[in-house]
Amino acid sequence: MKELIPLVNKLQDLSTKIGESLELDLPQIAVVGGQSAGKSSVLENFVGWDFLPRGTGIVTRRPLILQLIHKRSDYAEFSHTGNEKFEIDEIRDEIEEETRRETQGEKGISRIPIRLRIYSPNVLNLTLVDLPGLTKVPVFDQPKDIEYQIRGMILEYIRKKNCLILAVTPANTDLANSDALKLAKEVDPEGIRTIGVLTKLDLMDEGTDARFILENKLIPLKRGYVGVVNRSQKNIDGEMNIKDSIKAEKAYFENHDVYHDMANKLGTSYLQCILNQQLEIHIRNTLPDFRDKFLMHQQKLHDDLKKYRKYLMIDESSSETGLLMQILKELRVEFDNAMGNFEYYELSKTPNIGCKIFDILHTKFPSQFSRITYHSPSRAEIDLAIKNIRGYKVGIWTPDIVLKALVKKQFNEFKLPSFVCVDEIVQVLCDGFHLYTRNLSHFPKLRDEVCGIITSHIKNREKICKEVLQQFIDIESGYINTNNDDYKILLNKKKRNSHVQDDHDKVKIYVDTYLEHANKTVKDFVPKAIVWIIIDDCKKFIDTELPNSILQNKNFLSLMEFSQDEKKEYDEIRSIYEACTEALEIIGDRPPVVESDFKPATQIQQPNIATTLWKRIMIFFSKCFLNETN
Ligand SMILES: Nc1nc2c(ncn2[C@@H]2O[C@H](COP(=O)(O)OP(=O)(O)OP(=O)(O)O)[C@@H](O)[C@H]2O)c(=O)[nH]1
Ligand SMILES: [Mg+2]
Repeated sequence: MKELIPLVNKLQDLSTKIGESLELDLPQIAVVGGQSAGKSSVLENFVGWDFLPRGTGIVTRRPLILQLIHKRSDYAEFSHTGNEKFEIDEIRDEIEEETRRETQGEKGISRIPIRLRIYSPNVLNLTLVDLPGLTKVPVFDQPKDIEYQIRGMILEYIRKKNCLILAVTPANTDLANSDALKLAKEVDPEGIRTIGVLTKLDLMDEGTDARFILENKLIPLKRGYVGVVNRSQKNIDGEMNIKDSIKAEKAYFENHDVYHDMANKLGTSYLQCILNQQLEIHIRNTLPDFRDKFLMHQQKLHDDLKKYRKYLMIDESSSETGLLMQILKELRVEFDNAMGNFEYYELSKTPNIGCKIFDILHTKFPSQFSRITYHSPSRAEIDLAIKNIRGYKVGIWTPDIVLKALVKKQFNEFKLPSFVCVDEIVQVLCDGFHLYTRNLSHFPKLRDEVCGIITSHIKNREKICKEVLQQFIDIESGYINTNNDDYKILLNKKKRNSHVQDDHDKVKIYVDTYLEHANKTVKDFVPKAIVWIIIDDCKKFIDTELPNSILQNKNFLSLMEFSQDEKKEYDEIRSIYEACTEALEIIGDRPPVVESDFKPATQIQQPNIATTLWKRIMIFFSKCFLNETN
């Protein structure tokens, strides 16, 4: 387990950093065998702590479900004692106490398990089950059916498909009578998840040995047998610790006449190694799912980082000027897209700037313009105007000057809706630029500067535009062109449709028609002026004047400083990305095992159908190739 812990710990740490939970769901390991076979001793040696009750007679009388949980701190908890925390050396006493609480007399058993959780940084998330040993004859006040009760209890645990069975048989008994093997065969007839463990090799009669069994020749098991020598009762009474016990076991095998040449395949360390292999196979089979998860996560992080990287000038050849040009180019592209771009059309839920501008120029403005109410001159006003112009002179024709005087008065009405239109366009543009400079959020100072420059430029253009519109209105009103073809057509149409009686009626038609004609001219001109003076100019401005004015700023380098908040964010994303990459490297080194779980560690691998087929195809092609070259 020791070798796997760093790997799983590392992956677990990385996954916490990445924010993806790594539930490895490792198999359970249960020990089965006859009474006093050495089950608890085997389990204890596997974990490497002294914590289980061991001894002669019936010792384990309730199932013990031991959950090892990987955590930074070291402590133990029983489910029957709530949040109370236990040290490792207090566990054995509590198990004995709790066994007594639920069982009757000194030898009674109970199927109610004791649940123990051990938290440690040095364990894998794994569940181990210590079970009472099988007995045949009831002793003291044990029930008559004790054998069946214990059998049922054991089967309950080892029946589960994810349970790895350590079938413990003492070497000083006949293997053919092994209760452990018999029970294991019942639930795992193919022996996929059963490992034979032969204990008490040291207690065999002099002149006898278990070599034949250990070589898997007597009763073959798919996964074979591992022989161990645990602490004897004398060792336990003498308080020999696990380390010394494992050392003694190693020396025992290495110096043994019969076992010394197979010592590396015997003992607690070898059993640990085999269980590790099983766990690693299981972990490796679980990892591909995590690889997929990590890969997706890594891709997303990679995209996020890419957005930052181009602004961070990580590349040595990049310069602030180059970066600025790139940023402004992006701003221009954003602006173009926002104004309507047939090439890069992206579905959006809200109308873009171009759409808003169109709405103002072609819906709002014309409707406001059409609503201009002219003050149509009254009969008295017209009469007075005619009289004032003629003065004391007598005349037959009404002079044009009357018409011009009356029309001119009305031209002021054109100004307000035209200026409102300009204001609205300016507002949309300023808001839009504010929005489209969000790409500059990496450079807060630059963003403020760009926004400031663009806004003041737009305001400047607004002023120019209004002046031009004012001039246009003045020009229109300054020279009343009654010789205009459109006007004449309109006038004739009106004349035909109305009944003119005197000079007054005539002047009224001339005035109204001219105002209608002028309205059309101004309405047509205003959008053209706005587009030319403000909107189109903005594009040119971003391309030429904007970069120049930023480059000439004496604080240019400070403008190009990357946002500290964003830098922090970038560093965080990068560290998660690196964690992801590391996790993927670890997983990548451990490809999944294609065959089923619980595969014997010592079994020679048979090629699967796919491999065989592939080899045959390769042989076929190489033969073809050889034939051709010959
Ligand atoms: N000499 C020797 N004694 C052993 C060995 N394994 C276990 N024992 C002793 O056998 C006795 C039973 O050991 P346990 O580990 O309690 O056996 P168990 O199978 O858990 O017993 P129950 O829980 O009662 O079924 C103890 O006195 C151990 O010291 C061994 O390999 N060699
Ligand atoms: Mg026991």
